Amino acid sequence: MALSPEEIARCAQIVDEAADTAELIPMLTIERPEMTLEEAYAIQRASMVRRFERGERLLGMKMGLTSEAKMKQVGVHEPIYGHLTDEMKIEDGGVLSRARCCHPRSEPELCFILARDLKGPVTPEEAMEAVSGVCPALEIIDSRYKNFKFTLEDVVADNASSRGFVLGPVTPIDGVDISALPMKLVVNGQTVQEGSSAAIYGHPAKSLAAQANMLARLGQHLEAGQVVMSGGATAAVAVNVGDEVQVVVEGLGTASFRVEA
Ligand code: OOG
Ligand code: MG
Repeated sequence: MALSPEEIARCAQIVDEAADTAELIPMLTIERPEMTLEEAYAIQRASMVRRFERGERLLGMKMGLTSEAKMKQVGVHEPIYGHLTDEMKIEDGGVLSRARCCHPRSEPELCFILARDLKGPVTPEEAMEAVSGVCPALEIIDSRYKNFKFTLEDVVADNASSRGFVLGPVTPIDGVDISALPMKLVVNGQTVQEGSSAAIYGHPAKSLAAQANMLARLGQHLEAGQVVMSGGATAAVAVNVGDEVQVVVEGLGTASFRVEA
């Protein structure tokens, strides 16, 4: 480890305060070019501990950069993960407060609901055995870095840009083939992105397995009742005050939020 424990804690404070106050920061790696991926995840975890100490609860995890469209959009070509807390959850049809964001974007996703603990290493098929249901979902990402520009290590330290998530109605997993569901992102009635669940890691189950397997390397696992966002199927789109944002997944339904000041 090149960064000292004090420096990890300092970086966690920087990203946590930036997210809390919605103030943009320079990339952490500008001053710390030696930061490793392991250290970036250590910063992410330390920033979550700060949230838990303020009373936030962990609801699940999010995979990111699992589709070509997303990797291309941000120029980082490796899947990553982040944590989801109750503070980030927006009810279906609810409100995103623009004042709490730096430069929010939204993206269409599928989200898994876990009925059982899920411990890696697992194959995608094994991972799906822990799943009870799947729902259409929207993620709101809001990188705390200037110009939404970052390296792999920076975005990992910044909890994979997560700001919020919205979950639609849950469909039991047994009743649905999620391999290639048409998905679209609709803003103010206009389709702004279109794709397929097949774009998510080739199959969303692979994203779930990757999440379990990355946690397993740290001796951690997913727990029954947690949710796992599988990653954006398309590029993300900037959202503004007054926007009505909706995801439509064929066969699963819709979820939405609106942006207020
Ligand atoms: C990083 C987070 C990526 C996804 O679904 O691909 C992500 C970013 O784009 O800022 O959440
Ligand atoms: Mg996402």
